[in-house]
Amino acid sequence: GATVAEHYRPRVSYYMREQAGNFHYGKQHPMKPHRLTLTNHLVLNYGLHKHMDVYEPRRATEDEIREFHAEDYIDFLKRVTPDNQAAMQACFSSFNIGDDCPIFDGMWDFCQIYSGASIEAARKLVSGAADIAVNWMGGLHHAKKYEPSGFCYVNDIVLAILQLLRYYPRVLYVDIDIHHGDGVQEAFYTTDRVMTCSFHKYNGDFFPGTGAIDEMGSGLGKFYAVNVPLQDGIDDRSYTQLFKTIMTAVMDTFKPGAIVLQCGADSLGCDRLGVFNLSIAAHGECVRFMRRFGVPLMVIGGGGYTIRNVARCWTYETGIVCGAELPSALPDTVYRDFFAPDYSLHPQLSGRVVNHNTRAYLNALTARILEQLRYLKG
Ligand code: VJV
Ligand code: CA
Ligand code: ZN
Repeated sequence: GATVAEHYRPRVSYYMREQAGNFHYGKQHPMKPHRLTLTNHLVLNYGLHKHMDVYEPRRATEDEIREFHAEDYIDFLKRVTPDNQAAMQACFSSFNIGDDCPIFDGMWDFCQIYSGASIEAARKLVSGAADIAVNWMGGLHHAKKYEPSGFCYVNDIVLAILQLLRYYPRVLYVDIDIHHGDGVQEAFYTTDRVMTCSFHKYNGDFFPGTGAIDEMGSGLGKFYAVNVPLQDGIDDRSYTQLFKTIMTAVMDTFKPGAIVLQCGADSLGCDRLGVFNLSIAAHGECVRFMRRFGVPLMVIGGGGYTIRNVARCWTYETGIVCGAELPSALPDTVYRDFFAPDYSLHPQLSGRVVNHNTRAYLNALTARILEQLRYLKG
C-alpha cells in the first residue's frame, strides 16, 4: 500500500460514484467511462482511501446546471434519449449532436453525476474542510452554454469555478489535457477574476482548433487567458520545464485564492487520440508542482483514451496529492489483465517519438507568455 513520504499533509476529499464507470458513449467511441472504474480500483487497492475523505457525491440539480447552461439546451439534454432523438432534433435544433457527442442511455444522469461532484468539490474547498478536492469524473472542458462539444455535454469546470468565485476573488484554471480548454476559456474570457491557462497541441486543425497564443482575453479579461500551443512529440523535460516556468510567473502575478487543475491524460505518450510523449511521472510532476503552492486546489479529470494508462496516471496523481509514495508494482485488482504485461504504475514509453518542439520554438513561446503576464503587474 501507500506510505506517507511528506511532512505537508493536506486534507484531501475524493469524489467518486461507482455508477459513473458504467456509462457507454457507444461502441468504438474513444471516451470510455470504464477508465473511472479502473482508476477507483487501483486507488482503493493501493489503500489511498485511508489518506482521504471519500465521498459519494449527489447529482447536480437542474438549477445548479442553469448557472451556466441555457434553459432550452438543458431541456434538450434532460429529455432526449436514443429512441426519441430523431423527433427531438426536429423540434429543438440539433445542438451539435453527432459522432463526438452521441445521445446515449443515461446521458443526463451521467452529466448530473460528474457535475454534482465538481460542484461539491468546489464547495468543500470554500468551506475550508479540505485543502485539495479530487474528481476524476469531471474535467469536461469543451461543453458550451448552448451546446455539447468534444465528448462534453455539461461544463462541470465552469460550474465549479462559479462556486469558487462566490468566495475567492481570483481563481486560476490550469489545463494539461492535450486539447485546448475552449469552453472554460470562453466562459471567462472577459473577466479578470479567472485566469485560464491551457497547454495543448495546436496547429489550427487539431480539435477544437482554438488556443492560439494570441487569444489572450478581451475587455477586463485582456491578458487573463494564457494559451500554450505545442507541437507533436513534446517530451518530459521540455514540458515540465515550460510548465514550471509559466506557472511560477502566473502564480506570482495573478495570486489566485484557489486553483482548478484539469488533468486530461491524453497528453501522455501512447494515447489513442493524443500526439504528445509525456510519461506518467512528468504528468504527475505538474500536479506536484501546483500542490506545492499550498493554495486550495481542485484536481479534475478530462481526456485520456488509452484507458490502462489513464487509470495509472490518475492513481499516481491521487497519491501525489495525498503526499503518499506508491510502489511501482500495481496492487491486485479484478482488472489486473488491463495492466499486462508489466503490471507497473510506470510503463515504458515508446522511445521512437520525435519531439517537434525545438528549443528555439519553446524559448520564443516562453518569452511571449512572460511578456503577456508582465501586463498584469502593478
Ligand atoms: O476532431 C473532431 C471533430 C471531427 C468530427 C467528428 N468525427 C467523429 C471526428 C472528427 C472534427 N473531434 C475530436 C474531439 C476530441 C474531444 C476531446 C475531448 C477532451 O479530451 O478534450 C476532453 C474530454 C475527435 N478526435 C477524435 C475523435 N473525435 C473521434 C470520435 C469518435 C471516434 C473516433 C475518433 C466518435 C465515435 C467513434 N469513433 C465511433
Ligand atoms: Ca489543454
Ligand atoms: Zn483531450
